[in-house]
Amino acid sequence: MSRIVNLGAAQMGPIAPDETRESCVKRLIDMIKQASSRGCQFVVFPELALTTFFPRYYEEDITKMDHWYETEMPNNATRPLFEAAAEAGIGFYLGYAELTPEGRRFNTAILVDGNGKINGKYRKVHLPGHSEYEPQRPFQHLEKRYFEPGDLGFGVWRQNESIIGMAICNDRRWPETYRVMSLKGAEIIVLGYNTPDLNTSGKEQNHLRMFHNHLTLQSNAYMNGCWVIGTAKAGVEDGCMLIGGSCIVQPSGEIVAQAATLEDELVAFAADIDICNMPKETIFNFARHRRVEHYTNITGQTGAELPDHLKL
Ligand code: ING
Repeated sequence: MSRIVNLGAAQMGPIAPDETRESCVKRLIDMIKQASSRGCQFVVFPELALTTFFPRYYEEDITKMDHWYETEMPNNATRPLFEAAAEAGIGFYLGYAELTPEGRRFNTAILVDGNGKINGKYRKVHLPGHSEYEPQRPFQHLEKRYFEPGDLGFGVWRQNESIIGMAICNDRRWPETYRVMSLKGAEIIVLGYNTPDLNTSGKEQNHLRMFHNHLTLQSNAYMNGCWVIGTAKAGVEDGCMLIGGSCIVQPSGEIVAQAATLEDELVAFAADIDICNMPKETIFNFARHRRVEHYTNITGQTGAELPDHLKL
């Protein structure tokens, strides 16, 4: 008997700097209602789904950025989302900025089950961009200033009859992200993203942005025999264009559902989770085919190093 899970990618359009948490939560609840009417059981929201992408702003004193972070989850602003999702029996992934009681800052995502309970937490490992102001940039990308690298590793959780792993945005560009989770048995890997493009005309400045977005999601779905869902925050936020292209990718690497707009848009697909089994038991049967004795460089070093005999 196949495990059919109705998956949804709930793309958000832009969030203005002055948009309230309550307004964002209302948009998310609207998409939960759409998801319910379309029979979805699990929905993926974007990275930093409660605020504008604030790492585009430079602030000398990072404590002046505290208002962009959540100090507890759920909280008064987000509890209605948890309640609406639980009422519909829908699980979800939600990205947000986390400020811990100890004052540590993470780009975080949570996995919430169909009863509104937090089942898992992930903190973004791969932080792109820079930590100091760089005047030559049209937009700053200060994730290394406002977040610490995640300290929870790449976890997987049992939910919606599947094994689900989480990542966030830039993590999708690193194959290690997917491989670690698929070595732990992940069948569905979900992530939100905010990917700036420099054009603000609503058309992409750089066609490679979308090509690389889908290439990373599709190739890693294929090489790990997993379903992959990537959900964008899209459109022009405070003059900065964010690409859309939210999609659901099946283990063959093919996109089976994709957003067509740069707005709030739900894409959905009835996924047969058991189609993961064939690749995981054949071409990507890790136990049968991997040769870890030859992979030591991957965890033994950080940057690239020429072998001594090739050094000039
Ligand atoms: N954003 C971008 C991402 O990895 C980026 C950073 C943009 C990297 C363009 C490379 C090219 O999609 C986040 N939030 O990680």
